[in-house]
Amino acid sequence: MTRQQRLRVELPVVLALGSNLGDRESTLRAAVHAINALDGVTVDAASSIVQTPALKLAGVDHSAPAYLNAVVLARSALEPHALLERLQHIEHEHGRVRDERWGDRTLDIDIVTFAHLLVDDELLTIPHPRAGERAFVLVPWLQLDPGAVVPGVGAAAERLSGIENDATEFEAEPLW
Ligand code: PH2
Ligand code: MG
Ligand code: MG
Repeated sequence: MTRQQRLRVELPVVLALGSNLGDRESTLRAAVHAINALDGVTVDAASSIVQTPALKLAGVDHSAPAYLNAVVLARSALEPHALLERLQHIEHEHGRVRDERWGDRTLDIDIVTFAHLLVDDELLTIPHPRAGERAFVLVPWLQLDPGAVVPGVGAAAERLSGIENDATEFEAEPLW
């Protein structure tokens, strides 16, 4: 009898997606499917799409193209850095170029939380250090999980009540 040798443990992850260049909606849609197609990653749910003004290093920039943002709940059997590497590959396939910090981009996929793991090295910080300050992360995340908590930071709903909510609903077919 052949037995499977490996326990396949999956941990829940929260991913934040954003796009403000190109066909933003198609890109987000393709990205969710590409995430689910990764070996070791399964998408469980996706939020609706919200539209948000571009946040730049100097503050909100209404002259820059607006973002479409969404949050995806998934399970990962890949460890955090392996997941990051695959997500960056998906960004790259969608024409992501990295030049200006917080510059306009076709696709950004950030790991917001990875179970209750805390990671902080030169490549990766989990939980995402600014997630609790961003309506473009909190609003779609709370849709999927009203009890969402940023580990070490607090309840997402409470964080959102302390910041300006500049996210508006974007009419689109469900992403997932
Ligand atoms: N992502 C950034 C910088 N600014 N602004 C919005 N509205 N949405 C984003 O996803 C976003 C941003 C860096 O990743
Ligand atoms: Mg980002
Ligand atoms: Mg990123």
